This record gives sequence, C-alpha cells and structure tokens, in this order.
Amino acid sequence: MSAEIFDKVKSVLAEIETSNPQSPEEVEQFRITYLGSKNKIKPLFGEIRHIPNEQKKEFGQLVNTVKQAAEDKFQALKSASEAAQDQVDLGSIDLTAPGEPINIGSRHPVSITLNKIIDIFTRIGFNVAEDREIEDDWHNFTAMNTPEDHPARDMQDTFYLKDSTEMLLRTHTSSVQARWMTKNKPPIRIIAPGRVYRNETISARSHCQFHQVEGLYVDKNVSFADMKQTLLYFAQEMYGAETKIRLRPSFFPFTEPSAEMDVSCFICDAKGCSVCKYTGWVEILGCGMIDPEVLKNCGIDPDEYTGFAFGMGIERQAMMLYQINDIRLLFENDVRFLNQFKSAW
Ligand code: 2U9
Repeated sequence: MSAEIFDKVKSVLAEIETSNPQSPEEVEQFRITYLGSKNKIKPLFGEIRHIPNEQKKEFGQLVNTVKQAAEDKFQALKSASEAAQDQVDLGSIDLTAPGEPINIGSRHPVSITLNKIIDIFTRIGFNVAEDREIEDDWHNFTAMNTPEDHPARDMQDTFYLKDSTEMLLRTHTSSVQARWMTKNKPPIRIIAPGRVYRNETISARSHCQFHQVEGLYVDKNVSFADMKQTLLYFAQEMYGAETKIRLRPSFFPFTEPSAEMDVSCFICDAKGCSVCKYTGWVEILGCGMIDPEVLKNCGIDPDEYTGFAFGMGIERQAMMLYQINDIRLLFENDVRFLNQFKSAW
C-alpha cells in the first residue's frame, strides 16, 4: 500500500520534470495544476496518514521535494517567458524610424517682463522680497493708511475668505513691504513682485487677478529727486535709452506727495499713435514719498527716515512692450499666442 503511494508521488515528480510548457497560456496552466488552490500536490500531503511511522519522514521529504520542484520549474518558466516577450517587443520596434520631435516651450510674457524688471532693479542694489497672497486686513489696508470706511477701499475691493472680515486676497504687494519693514532696519531697498487680486469685472483692460511689482527705498535723507532718478534709470533700461519721463501729481493713501509716471511713447517716438492715444506719453506706474504714518505703522521712525515707493502692473508693462491689446490673452494660455514669445527671452 505504502509502496503504491510512494510511486504516485514519484510519478507526479516525473510529470513535473518532463512537462514542457511553452506559451504563456501553457505556463499558466502549469501554475494552476501544481501551485494553484486546487493543485495536484496538496492531496499528496494527506496520504501521510497511510504511511507507517518509520517511513513518514522519508515520505514527507519526498512530497516537499515535489512541491519545491514545481515552484522552481514555474519560476524558470516565468523568467524564460518574460525574456521571450521582451525579444518580441524589441523586434517590433523600428529602430531606424526618426524620433518624435520634442516641442520646446517658452516663457510666459508676464515672466519675461518680470525677469526684465527684476534684472534692472537688482543691478542697482534692490533685493527681491516675497510673501503670502492671503493677507490680513492690517497689512493690506490699515497699515497702508486705508482704514475701514476709507473710500480707497472701494477702488481696491477684494475677495474675503469665507466667514471672515479679517483675511483676504491681497490687492497689492504693499503688504509684503509692510511686513519686510517691521522685520528689517533701514537701509531698505526691495522690490516685491507677485500676484494680486481685485473684485473687478474682467475686461480687455482689467482682470480680477494680475501681477505687480512694487518697490521701496527707505533710508536717511531719501528724497523725491532720488525717486525721480531711480525711475528714470528704470524707464530707460526698460523702454530704451532715449526714453523721457514725466511725473504728474496724483493721490495714493500710502504716499505723500504722490505721482503718476508717464514715459515718452516708444512706439511712435512721441509723435502720436494709438498706443499713446496721440498724446506722445504712456502711463507706466504710480509712485511717491512714503507717508510718515505708514512708516510709523511699520515700526520705522519717520523723524529719522524717509523713503520712496512705486508700483506697477506687470501685465500692463508686458502689453506695452509687446503691443498686446487685451489682458485676457495673458491668462488664456493659448499656445498660438504663447508660441510668439519663443525668441523673447
Ligand atoms: C509701502 C508704502 C508705500 C506702493 C505704491 C503705487 C504708488 C501705485 C499702482 C500701479 C498700478 C497699483 O498695479 S497698480 O494698479 N500702484 O500707483 N504703489 S506707490 O507704495 C507703497 C508700498 C508699500 C509700505
């Protein structure tokens, strides 16, 4: 009886050793037969109860050998089948076919313009400062001399965080500079680029989000003349060495006196065209001497220090540099538009 059982186990071993599955389907069938949940080897272990005690050890070792043989053979078959599959895949590739062309992207015109502005100001000692876009009321408005109920808040209406009258999306990057001043002592020379938000209807001229660069210079004896010369340097680097500037009186809550700066039209050489609306001048930025109250709010003594500040929309500079007539083009990311700036950087 036990000899018969031994023979049965040996015949399964021989079956495994001589089987020769080739295709992936045959290899899978081998796995199911010898290693699957209802495999042929499992019941052999149960036969041990019919084996006399003195032969049980030998029988157990034999069945384990069968099981190991099935596992080893399956691993070998699997590796061989995968290698064969790789061969087939390689064979189907045409190694002489020309490669797929890689489309090279380009920088966004707003990035190109910002990089130009950063380059111009860092050359004369300004550092770049960045900070959060979600601001509190103090840094965006109150510290900037725009308390609640100030009419200027209407012009810079923004988006508030749900259920909050305190937290908002910044309307300008002045808050970056307010924070910088509270943490650093003069001399301070920084520019603050970044995205800002306004609760405004989107049109060809304005958008509910855009980018600004603001600048700040605080030290002893900083004057309006320093501001004018710094901004003349900027205008000539940005729009050409022949560019002239003019300052027109204006009002901002955070600067006093305040001005708007125009550059002579670089499109028509100030002769008159549609860009300058036949005036010869185009407005590019706002500026002024920092209001003493703002310096105080940011922890700087206005009796000891003075400073100038300026602000400009980056989209506006890009639109003038590249003669783009609709701000929305800068946010749509249409590749037919963006491809035109491939050589601009
Ligand atoms: C501090 C103090 C003063 C920043 C300034 C302007 C003038 C200005 C506008 C230009 C077009 C905003 O993008 S725009 O709509 N900005 O005219 N900004 S002075 O003055 C500051 C900033 C920070 C602490």
